[in-house]
Amino acid sequence: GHQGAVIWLTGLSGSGKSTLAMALERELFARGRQVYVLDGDTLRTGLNSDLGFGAEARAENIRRAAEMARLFADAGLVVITSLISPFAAERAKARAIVGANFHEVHVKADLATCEARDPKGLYAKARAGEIRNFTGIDSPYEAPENPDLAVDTALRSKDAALAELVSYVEKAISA
Ligand code: GGZ
Repeated sequence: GHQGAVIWLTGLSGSGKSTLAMALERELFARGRQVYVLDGDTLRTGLNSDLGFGAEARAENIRRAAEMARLFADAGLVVITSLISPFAAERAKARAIVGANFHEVHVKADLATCEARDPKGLYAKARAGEIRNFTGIDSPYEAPENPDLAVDTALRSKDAALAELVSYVEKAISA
């Protein structure tokens, strides 16, 4: 049977993580894989509804997502996680929890691009002081220094970014 894996997407709000996660899910499903998307925004409505956006809460958010991803991967699924996961130390812990089948993917778009997209109007609210601790505004994003893959969504089209991601993942999970 197929081996499980965790494709860990990290990037700013509005960088395109969720869009890429859903598109990748569709592609892998079409190739006969069992896939599951763990989206930070969705988890925060259920399992992680007790968590806010302080550093400690984000760390716990990442830890729970990593433990869940590991369980699904153990069951043979390809898990795609879509969380900002802004802290390098917490991403390293996630990798340690999951083990060898962990793949860190930086969904890369500069702050100005993400802020211009502002699909949910959250950057505007953060600028207005209506949301505190917003990543990129008044809470840090530590970009990965050595990601397994970096996908640029500011310079590349969505289709090109997806193609790059699919190609990486296909190789990674068939190795
Ligand atoms: C960052 C926030 C915040 C703050 C609400 N900072 O782009 P979205 O809207 O749909 O997804 C973001 C989501 C971030 O949750 P994560 O679980 O991915 O974050 S972390 O990994 O850092 O724990 C954003 C929305 O929640 N959101 N307030 N203050 N993003």
